[in-house]
Amino acid sequence: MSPVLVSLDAGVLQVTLNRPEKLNSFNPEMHKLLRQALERAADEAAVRAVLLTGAGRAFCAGQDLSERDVSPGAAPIDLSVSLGSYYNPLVRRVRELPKPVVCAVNGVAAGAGANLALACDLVLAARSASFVQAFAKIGLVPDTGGTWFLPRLVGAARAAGLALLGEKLAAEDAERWGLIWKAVDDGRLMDEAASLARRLAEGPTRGYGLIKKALRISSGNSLDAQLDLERDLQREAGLSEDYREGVTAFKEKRAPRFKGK
Ligand code: LHQ
Repeated sequence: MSPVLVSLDAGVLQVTLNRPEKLNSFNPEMHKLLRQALERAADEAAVRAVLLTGAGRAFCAGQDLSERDVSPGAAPIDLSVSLGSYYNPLVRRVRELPKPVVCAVNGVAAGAGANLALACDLVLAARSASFVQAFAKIGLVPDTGGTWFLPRLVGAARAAGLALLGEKLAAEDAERWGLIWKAVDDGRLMDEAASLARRLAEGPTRGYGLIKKALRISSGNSLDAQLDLERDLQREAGLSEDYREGVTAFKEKRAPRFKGK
């Protein structure tokens, strides 16, 4: 079986991490196939939203720790190589993808797996799922954007607790803390996530891409700079076919039929 399953239906590219026997932890092959799927999502006009999830009982347990030789006498490992080649480009790809990415966290999300989920635009989690900043437990620093996402999503105090203690945070607490969009009953997770992704796939794709851009850039901007950015992005949004359709549908009191253009 391929370590990443990909299928396209009704504008939604579903991408499933598929190494369930290893809790969908990352090895180079899974990285490669996930990147390919995200490049396809970026390039193909027929893809208008992405739904990311995991097979089996976990979402993703981060790096596959069984692949590293840390025995006494083994050569020291330079982990920056792995971040530079795999994890950092992955986070950038998700954040800069001009289409919405829904993450359905079906089980435990640990280490880089937790932070991959946080990089997505809308995160739904099964009530039995949990988020673990496992890094400190093995002497590492949260990576895959964790030290950037956590303080912004939950504030400095909770970010420090999560990063230093590496304890499991249950999905409902993650929702209450503002770490994720929503916790849902286990049996409803995939239906709810798929219907959210389908709804986004029927939306104004160009506008969504511009919203993602505005939110992404806002964290480094002054209000002044952000106002200028909103002016420029709104110009672009206002030139889209979907803007015309949105206003026309509003005036005609009917549902809009967006084409993503
Ligand atoms: C695993 C893993 C795993 C292999 C569970 N690998 N087998 C980036 C750059 C370069 C290098 C370093 O890292 C990074 C980014 C990172 O992601 S660092 C953080 C790596 N991840 C972790 O430290 C998480 C380690 N796993 C856990 O803490 C727990 O397994 C979690 C909380 C994920 C799940 O706990 P449980 O539900 O209690 O399951 P378990 O611990 O019993 O695990 C089940 C099996 O899965 C077990 O194997 P076994 O043969 O005994 O059944 C684990 O060894 C295996 N597994 N995570 N990352």
